[in-house]
Amino acid sequence: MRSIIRVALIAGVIAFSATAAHAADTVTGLQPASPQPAADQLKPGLSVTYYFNKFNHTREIPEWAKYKDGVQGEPIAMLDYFVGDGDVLTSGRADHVGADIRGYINFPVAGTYTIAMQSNDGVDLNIGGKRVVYDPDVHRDRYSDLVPVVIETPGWYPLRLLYFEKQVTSTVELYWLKPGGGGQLDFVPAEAFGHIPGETPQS
Ligand SMILES: [Ca+2]
Repeated sequence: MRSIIRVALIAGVIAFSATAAHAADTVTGLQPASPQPAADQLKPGLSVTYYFNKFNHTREIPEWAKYKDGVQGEPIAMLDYFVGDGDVLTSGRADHVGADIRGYINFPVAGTYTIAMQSNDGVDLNIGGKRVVYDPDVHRDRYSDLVPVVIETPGWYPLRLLYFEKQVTSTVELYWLKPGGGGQLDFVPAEAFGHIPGETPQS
């Protein structure tokens, strides 16, 4: 069932790619992690801190975090959550969840990647100090623009994703098309994510 849904969604992204009107401005100047995280420090997936509140905009998550401690969740293996009214990510809750997701993403080769998200509700994705995807308020499932992202140096880049689910259905998916890839976006795979337990990388 899930694979059928996934095919349909990827088909939707491909449909977007056929229309230049949905292409976003190219994002450049991303800074790789310096120093690069050591392989023996990195654990799979992304770290996540949850904040339980009825958010309406991603900017409210760090504001809320100034006054209320979050709850550390189980790491997120990859961003392929299309769960309807089920639990939000690894939070164990279905509604009123904010997530501050951090870690590293590995770009294996230099070149221009195409990055896109589907979200419900808001997302604010920053990589290597640059905002890549920004759809920050309450909405039903929808795709971002296709964002061309120039990577000059292969390797690990700090990633921060602010995400919240207000109520009912939730979705958070991250897609890419690698340089020279053939027309089809796919989920960013689990091996492209890592985190160092206890560390808060800045991006
Ligand atoms: Ca929702």
